[in-house]
Amino acid sequence: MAKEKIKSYTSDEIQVLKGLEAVRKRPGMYIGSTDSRGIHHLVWEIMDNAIDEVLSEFANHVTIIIKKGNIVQVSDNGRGIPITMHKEGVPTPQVVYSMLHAGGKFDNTTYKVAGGLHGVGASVVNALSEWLEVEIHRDGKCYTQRFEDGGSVIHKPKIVNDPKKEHGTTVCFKPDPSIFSTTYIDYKQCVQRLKESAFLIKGLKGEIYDERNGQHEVFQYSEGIVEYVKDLTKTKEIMHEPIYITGTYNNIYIECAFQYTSKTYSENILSFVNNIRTRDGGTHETGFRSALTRSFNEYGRLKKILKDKDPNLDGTDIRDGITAVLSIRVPEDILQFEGQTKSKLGSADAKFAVEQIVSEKLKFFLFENGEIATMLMNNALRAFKEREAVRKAKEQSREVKAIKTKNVNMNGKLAPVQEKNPKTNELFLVEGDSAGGSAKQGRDRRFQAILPLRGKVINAERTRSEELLKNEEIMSMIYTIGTGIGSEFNISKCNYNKVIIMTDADNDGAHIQILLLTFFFRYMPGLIENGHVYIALPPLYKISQKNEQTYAWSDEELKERISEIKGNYEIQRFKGLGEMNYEQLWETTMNPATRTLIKVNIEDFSDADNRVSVLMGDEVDPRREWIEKNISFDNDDNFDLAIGEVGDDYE
Ligand code: 28G
Repeated sequence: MAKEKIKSYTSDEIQVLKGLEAVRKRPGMYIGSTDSRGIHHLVWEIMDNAIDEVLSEFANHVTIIIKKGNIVQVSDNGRGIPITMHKEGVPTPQVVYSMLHAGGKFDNTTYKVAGGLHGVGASVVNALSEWLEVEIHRDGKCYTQRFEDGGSVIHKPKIVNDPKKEHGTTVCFKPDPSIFSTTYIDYKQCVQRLKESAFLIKGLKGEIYDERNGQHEVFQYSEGIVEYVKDLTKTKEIMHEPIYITGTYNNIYIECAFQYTSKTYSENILSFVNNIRTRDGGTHETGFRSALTRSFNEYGRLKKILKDKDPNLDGTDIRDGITAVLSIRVPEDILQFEGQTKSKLGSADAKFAVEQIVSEKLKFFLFENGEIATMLMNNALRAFKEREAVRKAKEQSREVKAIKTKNVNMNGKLAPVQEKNPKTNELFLVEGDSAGGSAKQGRDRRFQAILPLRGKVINAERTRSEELLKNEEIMSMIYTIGTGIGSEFNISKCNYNKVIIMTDADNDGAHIQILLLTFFFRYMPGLIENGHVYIALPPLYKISQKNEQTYAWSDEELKERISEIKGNYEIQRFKGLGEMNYEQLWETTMNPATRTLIKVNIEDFSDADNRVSVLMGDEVDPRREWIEKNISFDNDDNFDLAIGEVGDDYE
């Protein structure tokens, strides 16, 4: 008997280790990737567990500490993971941190965080960590258990001295550098996540420390998503205070807050289910939209703002200028996610519940607040009229436009590529005709196209789309890139693997970069999201010695280069692309083998939206700050992989 028991326990243990080993063999299957994104997945995984304990109303305080050496510690003041034996003598913490998927199963909670991209369990974090230690405060005692090298048990939970009488769970781990290409933990991303949770859960106090540099922030919002909406509109011109609606229907708890802004003509709806962002919307968003449409139309009819002969207002008109946060809690048993990234809610009941609660309470609000109601009705009517005008104008100018677009090309504006290969082709958007000329001469015409941009690029944030589409530079970009814009955007029609913005390395150049990025952000966000937008970095200095030349991209680099040189040399400072001849331009800025490209990467669009507004406003400093914060300075030029088949013999 005894022998048999030992044997079965051992094979269980082997099973467990095999499971963790599988995670280490194919980390991508569990956390998506092993780059910076993957490393942050580990943090979200642990954070979600803490947030779960908050959602279950046993905790109200979550603390994140980023320690030196990119070690992460997360604590909550919840019940503490039970230390009782789970089965066959395995203590519960060990189940949570060693058994695949064990961490995700929480019993007795009505609402739980459900993984969209994540939710793979704490054991995955353990598997991908050099070490992980969990500290549990429970029943007036403190226990710790430690794992190393991807989950091997160093010791069972043991009681340690605990002067405090609190309860809760603390997890500390060090992501394994042999698995990740970078182990750098980004404070800003952690802040974003924690702040979002604090907005969504009114009672939550979120605290974060960065021990690498002493940064520290605390987030606590007694008004919850109302403050979230205010945060999203803080740079805009608001028309009224946020409207807040809440209620429960069939066990689905609904909360939404929204506010209209003038001079912003798009809609910005952020939706969440059980604290998880649903980027692709779903049934709850559909319910919200139809409630808005229904309520405003019914209000308009009853108040005779809409006459009997008038058609109903369209949903898009009613949402013109809206910023909304919709947050619902759905019981686990009817929770369903859809889509490839599981970021779309599928639960049918959610549509009905949201529509029911929001339309009932919104109608009530509109009747109680006549002034706001009239203002918002007029806003929708204005949007309706403008949309009608645009439709008519479009119909008339469709043919004209087609010819115009063709003309842009026939004028020889675009220097097209020879080989039509969207997987390797590159489009350079170049500031000014003269630099455009050098670029056309210097390029490798087999895969590099040049589109010179004349004059000032139009500000897409401050221009309505019908105006924007009259702009020749914008039209030729849209036409050349091929994806279309807005709702018609289709990444599979993209003609280029890289769209590279090439400007002078001065303030004007930076401004043009921002204007172009603003356009992409507003009209082709998918181009950025899919990693196709880049910024070329021309050098600042040329150092010549006899017949040899080197270049420097910064003052530090210049000093370094000079220190390496023996004998006489000459320094030239490039003020613009135009000062380089085409050979220099090719060598320093365009040749994939020697250039430096910056990949444009906007991690979170809800916040980026705000920042684009700041950016295109009247202040100058936030602009530079934005570039520094939002552009990842990885040299992300994967040219070698992409162009392998072309060979070395350039013409
Ligand atoms: C600090 C960083 C991340 C957590 C809890 C609390 C409980 C728990 C966690 O239980 C194990 C298996 C199935 C029930 C549950 C405590 C019930 C009663 C918990 C965290 C137990 C999971 N008392 N807090 N896990 N289940 N915080 N923070 O991970 O049977 S994980």
